[in-house]
Amino acid sequence: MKLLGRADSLNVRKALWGLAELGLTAEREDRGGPFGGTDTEDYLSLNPNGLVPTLIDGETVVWESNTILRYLGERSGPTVFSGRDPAERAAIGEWMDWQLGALNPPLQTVFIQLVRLNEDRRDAARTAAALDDVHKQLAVLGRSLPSDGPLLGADVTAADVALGVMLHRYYALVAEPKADDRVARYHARLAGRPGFAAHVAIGKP
Ligand SMILES: N[C@@H](CCC(=O)N[C@@H](CS)C(=O)NCC(=O)O)C(=O)O
Repeated sequence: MKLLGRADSLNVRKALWGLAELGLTAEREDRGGPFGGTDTEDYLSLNPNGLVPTLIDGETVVWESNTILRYLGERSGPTVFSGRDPAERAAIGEWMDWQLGALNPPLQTVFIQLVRLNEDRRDAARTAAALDDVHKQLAVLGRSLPSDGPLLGADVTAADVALGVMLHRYYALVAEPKADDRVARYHARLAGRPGFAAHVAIGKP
């Protein structure tokens, strides 16, 4: 398999961690950010968004990092990682959709404000409102987590990978985290995975 995307993109990190959890490997090629190469006709024919990551597996091309995770989990038969039956797949899918639709948008705003924009272009009120929303969303996660142990009973699923990269970003960005203890323990548990250490916690939010 080939994974197109720069190693410091959070969504590429997500795919790399997923590969590691499943014991799979893919040859990674830099695309995006300073490497460019995402606005060519060739790349757009693989991923019409011109974003990273893109996974190529023989004749199969997959974009959207959460779909890449599900694809990797299902590629060699049903796995705990992506769910073995409709009920497990639904439980995993709920959190993956929630990551993309509810948690990522406000966290992305905080990231852009604090990391991407120069200080003179930052909007403190916008950052505060987005952070408030992040905390509302993390409260949803907090009350859904067991007091200790995995989110869905399994060691690691695609949902943990999707949520884990978000928690990495949150704890890396926010000087005084206000997420509840269950969320902090969940983050610590995921941060102990070798794939997280190798691909996600690379010194960038
Ligand atoms: N929903 C998409 C988002 C992909 C995305 O926004 N990728 C960013 C990097 S994390 C990107 O391609 N940015 C432009 C670039 O790196 O050139 C996914 O999860 O794969």
